[in-house]
Amino acid sequence: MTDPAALAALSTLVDAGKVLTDPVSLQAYGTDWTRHYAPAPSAVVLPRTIEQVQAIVRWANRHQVALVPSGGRTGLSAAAVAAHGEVVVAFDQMNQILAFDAVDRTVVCQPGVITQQLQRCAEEHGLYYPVDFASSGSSQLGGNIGTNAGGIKVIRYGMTRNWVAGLKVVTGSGELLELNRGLMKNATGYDLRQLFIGAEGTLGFVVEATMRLERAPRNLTAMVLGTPDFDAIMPVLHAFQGQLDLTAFEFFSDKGLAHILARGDVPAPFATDCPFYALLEFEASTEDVANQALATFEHCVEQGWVLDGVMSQSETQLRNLWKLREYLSETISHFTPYKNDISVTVAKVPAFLREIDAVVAQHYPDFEVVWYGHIGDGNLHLNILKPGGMDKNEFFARCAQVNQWVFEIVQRFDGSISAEHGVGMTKRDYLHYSRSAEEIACMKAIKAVFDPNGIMNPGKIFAPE
Ligand code: S2G
Ligand code: ZN
Repeated sequence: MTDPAALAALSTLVDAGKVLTDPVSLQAYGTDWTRHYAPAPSAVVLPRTIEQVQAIVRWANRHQVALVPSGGRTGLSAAAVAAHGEVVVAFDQMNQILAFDAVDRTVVCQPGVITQQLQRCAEEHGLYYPVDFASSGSSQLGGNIGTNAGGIKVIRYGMTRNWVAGLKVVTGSGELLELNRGLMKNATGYDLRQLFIGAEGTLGFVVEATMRLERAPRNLTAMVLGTPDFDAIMPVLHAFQGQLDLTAFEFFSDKGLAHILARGDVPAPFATDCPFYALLEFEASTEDVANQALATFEHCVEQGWVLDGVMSQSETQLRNLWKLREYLSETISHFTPYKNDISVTVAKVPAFLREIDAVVAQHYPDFEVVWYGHIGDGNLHLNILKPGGMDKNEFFARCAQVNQWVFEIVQRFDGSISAEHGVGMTKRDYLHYSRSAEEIACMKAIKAVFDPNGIMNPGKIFAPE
C-alpha cells in the first residue's frame, strides 16, 4: 500500500478532496465489470486538468507507485482493476466536450466523456458517432480508446481506432504528446496515436481525444431471422452482403433469446422457435433497398437457411429488435458468466464454430452455454453460465481448464483470444495463443520506451516480470 506521506504529497497535486481513501470509493473505483479479482487500491485520485495528470505521473515515478486508469469501469478483462495497492486515476472530473468543428466533422473530448454523450453531441449536429455497444451509457471515451472498443457496428464503421483523429496522451514518464492533431493525412513517420489506442493504459493516459464523426444513417432498418442451425448463419450473411450495405450483422442462440424473453419487457420477434437468430441492419434509404432486403429474405427461406423472420417497420420496432441482442450482456450477468470473446476471419467462421461448439459440448455438458456476438465481423461471445449452487471460484477454475482447448483452436485458425474486450488480467496468460514471442518482446520494448519505470497499469496485457 502507498505510504501516508506519499499520499499526502499526492493530495497537494490535485483539487481539495480529490484523493479518496474511504473503503466505498476504493471498492467502487478499483474494479470494472469483471468479478475475478478483489479490488484493493490504496487510493483514488481524480485529476481535473492535463497538468494535474502530468504531476500525478511524475509523483508516481518519484514514489514508485503503480497507477491504474479508470473510466466508466465497464471493462471485461480486468484491465482497470486495481488489485495490488495501486493508485487509481479516475477521469470523472475530465468529462467535457471541448469543441466541435463542422467543417472537419470532429469533436474534441476529454477522456471522461461518456460514449453516449458523444453520440448525442453528434446527433445534435446532424452527424453520427458510429461506435456503439451495450455499455455506451456508462463507458467513458478514454476507456473506449484504451481498449479500442468495437461493438455492434464494426462491420460497416470499424473499431474505435478508426475514429480517433487526434490524441493527447501523458506518457508513463509524465510527458505530454499531441498525436496527429486531427489531420486526415499525415505521413511523418510512426503513427504513435495507434500505439496508445488499445494499449489498456499500459503506455500512458489518454487526456484528450479528437474524434471524427460520420454522416447520419438514413432510415435504419433491422431484420431478425431465425435459422435452423449455426451453419445457416453465414450463407445468410453472404446473401445479404451481396445485395445491401449492412450496418450490423449479429447473432444469438435460442438460449440467449430465452433469457431475454424471461425478462418480460421485450417482445418475441415472431412465433417460430429457432435454434439461432441473426439480427441484421441496413439503411433503407429507398423503397428499392427495402424491397431488395425482402427479396433476399425470400431467397434465404427458399434455400432453407431461414425458418422465419421480421423486418422493423418503425423506430420503436427497430429498438425492440435491437433489445433482443443488446440486452444479452446485462441480462445474463446475473449468472456470473465465464466470458470468451474470440474472433477469426469471416471466411473461417463456419469451420471454427463447429470445432469450438464440439469442444464446448464435450467439456461443459452440465453448464448452460449462451452464444451471441458480432458474427458479421468474425467476433463470437461464448458465455458459460454459472450453475446456481456452484462456488464462483470453483466455476471459473472449471471454465479456465477448457480455455486450453478453446484457445488451441483459436490459434489453429489464426484467430484472436480477445476480439474487442482487451487482454487486461483475465486473458494475459493466454496472450501467446494469438501473439508470437517476437511480437510480445516488441510490445514490451515499446512499453519500456513510454513507461521506463513500469508504473503504468503493471500486470495488464503482460504478466508481471
Ligand atoms: C456484447 C458485451 C459484453 C459481453 O454484448 O457484444 O461485447 O460479452 C459484448 O457480454
Ligand atoms: Zn461484443
